[in-house]
Amino acid sequence: MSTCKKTSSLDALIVGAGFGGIYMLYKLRSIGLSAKIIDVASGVGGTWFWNRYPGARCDVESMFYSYSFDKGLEQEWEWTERYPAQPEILKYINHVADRFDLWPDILLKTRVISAVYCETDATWLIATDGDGDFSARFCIMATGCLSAANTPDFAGLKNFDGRVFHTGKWPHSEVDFSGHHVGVIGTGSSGVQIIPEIAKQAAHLTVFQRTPSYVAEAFNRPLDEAGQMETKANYAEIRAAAKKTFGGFTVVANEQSAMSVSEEECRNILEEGWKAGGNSLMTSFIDIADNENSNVRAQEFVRNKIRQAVPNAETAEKLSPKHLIGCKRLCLGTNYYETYNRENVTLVSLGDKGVEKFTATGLVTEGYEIEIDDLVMATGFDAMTGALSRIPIYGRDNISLNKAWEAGPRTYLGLMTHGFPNFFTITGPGSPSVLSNMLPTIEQHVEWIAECIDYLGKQKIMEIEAGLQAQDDWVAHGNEVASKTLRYSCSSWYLGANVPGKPRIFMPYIGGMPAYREKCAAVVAAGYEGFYLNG
Ligand code: N01
Repeated sequence: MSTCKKTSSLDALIVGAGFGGIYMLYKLRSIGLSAKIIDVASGVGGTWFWNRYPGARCDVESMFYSYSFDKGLEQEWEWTERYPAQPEILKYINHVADRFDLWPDILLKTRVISAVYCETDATWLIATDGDGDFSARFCIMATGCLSAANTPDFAGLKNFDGRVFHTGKWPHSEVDFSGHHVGVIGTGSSGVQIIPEIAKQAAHLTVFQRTPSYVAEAFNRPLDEAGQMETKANYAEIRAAAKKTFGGFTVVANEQSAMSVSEEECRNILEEGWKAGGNSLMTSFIDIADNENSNVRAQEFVRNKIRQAVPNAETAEKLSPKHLIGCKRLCLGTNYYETYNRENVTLVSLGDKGVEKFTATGLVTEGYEIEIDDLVMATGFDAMTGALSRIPIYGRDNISLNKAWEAGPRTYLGLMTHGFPNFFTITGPGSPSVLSNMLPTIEQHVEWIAECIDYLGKQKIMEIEAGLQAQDDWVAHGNEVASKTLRYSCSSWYLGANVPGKPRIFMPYIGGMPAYREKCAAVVAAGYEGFYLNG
């Protein structure tokens, strides 16, 4: 596989122009290294570039879904809403690229078609479908955790005559659903956001639901100037406090157990959490995610909210999840449940056979055909590994990453994989990533990688590689921590359960950001303990 042919040479090649790649480029440049980003998209933004469906919005508050590495940037940027809509996030990341003059080192509309490690001179050879290939000492994958769309292989879909969309690959031009009968498959975070928007426009919307989701009302609102100024004045303290919480979020969990209070008091506290909006529901008590009885109380609270929002008892029952709350990611919505009160919306629960097949005019489920003009798949992502597995990546001795991860991803700290020297993954599997606020988490990884590369240069070390024992221990530790949590019990994308044939491994590290940060710092302090440093 490896030809070791010399091509355009860099210190580092970064794959992906999302939040991880953009900061990585800035950081490497700031320590005097040459680096380039390659991305197949025609713009920066990563997952936010592709997920431009109506209603797309982040479920982390805008003031904290933002970089902290530059005080000027932090102070000058004005967010308009509590939760940022996709166009505003894209505007922000374009601003960052402008502000730090990053564009000359960003190569867009270019796909990486392979990455191969050349052992003879310790470099990565990165082939592209564009004009040039690259060689770089370090290959850094900033390919994102939720970026490879999951498109189920529905029988007969190619026979369907209507338009087909996927929320994760939404067209750039406006899609008009007026007068159309639209079908949406999928009721996770993306479905929950797009369903109310399509319902406002389409003649009729049929939602095909396999598993109902717990949806907390987001209570999104415009940000007022005074509040924004106050946050900006205290940014450093607020961000420092957030770093001490499990997921790096600004909301601190109530230390009480939901079982330590009466049922009535429990409901009152959950109500306060609900009214605070978004994820505050889950932090109403310390143990909703860990104690089954506490979890049941929170489940019943949301099911009551559904009954209140949807007077039709049959529809309310269909919308009511039965699994543990927080086991799959909690969805945030705006008038999601109320959407099912509209006359132009029908909810279809998919039976055991799911979507049986597509015809030219619609789809068949439970033996009946339902006619639709347009299909929207809100079917999620091949999460955490999908973007990497789609690129042929070969490490030492021509081992492919897909082979090394055959039984599920194996990394040391989510940063490196044994057999793949000088190859880093930003927020890779085995790191807290999707269980945390991605922006500070990305910053922690980028800063760790940049410090490591700087150290190798100063010490004249050619290669760094995850040690096999350290990796095995980290994977075992990750599995052990995960197996003690309630999250293991449902078929979520965290476990790879949404993609047929994918190994069921709990992919993110669930030990919390504070413990993870500490571990990463301790490894460095001990001279990159667990890593092999060669040459
Ligand atoms: O994807 P999902 P998503 N037949 O995997 C269904 C982030 N995000 O794009 O639950 C029928 O959650 C599937 O059913 P089931 C966020 O982290 C954030 O919505 O597997 N149905 C499910 O209902 C989120 O968790 C934001 O039974 C099929 C849906 O499709 C993550 O991205 C916004 C099916 C997929 O839900 C993923 O969210 C959007 C099939 N063959 C996304 N295959 C915000 O910041 C799948 N489904 C707010």
